[in-house]
Amino acid sequence: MDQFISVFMKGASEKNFQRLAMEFLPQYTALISKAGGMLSPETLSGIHKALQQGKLSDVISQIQEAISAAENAGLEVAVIGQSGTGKSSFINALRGLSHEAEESADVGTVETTMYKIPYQHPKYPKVIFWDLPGTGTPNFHIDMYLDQVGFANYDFFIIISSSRFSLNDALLAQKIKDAGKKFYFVRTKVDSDLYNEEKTKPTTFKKENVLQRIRDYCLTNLISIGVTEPRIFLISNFHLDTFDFPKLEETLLKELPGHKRHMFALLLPNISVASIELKKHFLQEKICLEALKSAAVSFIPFMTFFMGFDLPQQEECLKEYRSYFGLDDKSVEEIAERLGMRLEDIKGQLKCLDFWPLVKDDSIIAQAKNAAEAFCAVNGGPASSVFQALKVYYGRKQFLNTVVDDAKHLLRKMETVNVASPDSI
Ligand SMILES: Nc1nc2c(ncn2[C@@H]2O[C@H](COP(=O)(O)OP(=O)(O)OP(=O)(O)O)[C@@H](O)[C@H]2O)c(=O)[nH]1
Ligand SMILES: [Mg+2]
Repeated sequence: MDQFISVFMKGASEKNFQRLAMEFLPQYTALISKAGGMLSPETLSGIHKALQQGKLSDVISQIQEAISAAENAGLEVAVIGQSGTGKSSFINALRGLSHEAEESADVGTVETTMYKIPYQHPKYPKVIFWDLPGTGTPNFHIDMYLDQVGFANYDFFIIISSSRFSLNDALLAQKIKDAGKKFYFVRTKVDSDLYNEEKTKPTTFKKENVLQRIRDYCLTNLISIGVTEPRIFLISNFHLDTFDFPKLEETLLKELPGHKRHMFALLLPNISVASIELKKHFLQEKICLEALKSAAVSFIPFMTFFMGFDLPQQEECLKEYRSYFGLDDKSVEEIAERLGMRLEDIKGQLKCLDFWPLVKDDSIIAQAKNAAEAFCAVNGGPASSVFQALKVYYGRKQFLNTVVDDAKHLLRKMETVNVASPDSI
């Protein structure tokens, strides 16, 4: 990540824009997650072109536009399936809510989803999950369904089943495809399939074989009712870190447009080290792009304005990062309760809760100073604003790394509790 910034500083201070343009794409690719980043191919080539021409003000405006688009992106996800298949549970899981939480979607054994119901993400109000009426209800008419539910508004559809996918599901998938939208098949409750198989066939039971059988069965079933090359994800709403949920996340991220990808990545539950790392990638990308933008400003004569990173902004930034990784005050309280620990004890183990030691860390200033001097001292001019940009960059990086370390620490703690619990897989 530092290399991304230093390549830019070097190229800009030497006014070697051809080289900068040449290095930009590989540097950016190395920075982002394998699911992609927030810049669309068009923006990437726009920035590349602006660098080639040495038009730093264009670079700045394109980065700014991309960041604003990512921050303001909305996302509407449609969840469809027959009654009792686990739609509400899936929505609650994606919203990071327990089924008992006040704002959660009703989960039950009687048919609870009769109308389409929007569920906002508690932390991202522009992200809405729609619990749509099941395809098995008497009022379901394939020709009218998509119009009735207003298909054009959704970014993608998740079609859920807990046994076999029905003919209606397949017909609907075809219609969704014809309407130019994406759909994904999700087979829930594989935890109970495994439990039942193990109970009934204890000597021959093999987890992988059971999962493969379910996968093959879904595939054959969907192909036989006319879906070509269906993509199926086997999940348990109670154990998101296992089975295909991580693969589903990655696929959804890859297939979303760049500006929506950023928002979606940040709201995903922190279920594993891999998901924490994925989120970290997206935030690193934003830190770098912001730094690039500020650094570019420093190299434009007479354009010395610079948005500072004063204490309230720094505190807000740390707060935001904590929220992304489920370390806000409310979540920490809930975690302490789940771990059966005193709140003070758990707080004592987390470094990200204390703002002052983090901002007073002298190493941030030292790193920024070294990096700024290395590139700018000889040129005189921009050294001080470059130093400001780098200070923000190293400060944010420090916050992010601290929050990520704490999130991983708590995850390990939670895993030991889950392993000890009797219903774990
Ligand atoms: N074992 C297991 N049970 C699940 C899973 N997902 C949901 N359930 C249970 O299945 C039942 C139905 O889940 P819901 O989430 O209410 O299903 P729904 O599709 O919203 O149902 P309707 O609202 O009636 O359409 C509940 O008892 C859930 O606890 C899962 O992945 N594994
Ligand atoms: Mg429901």
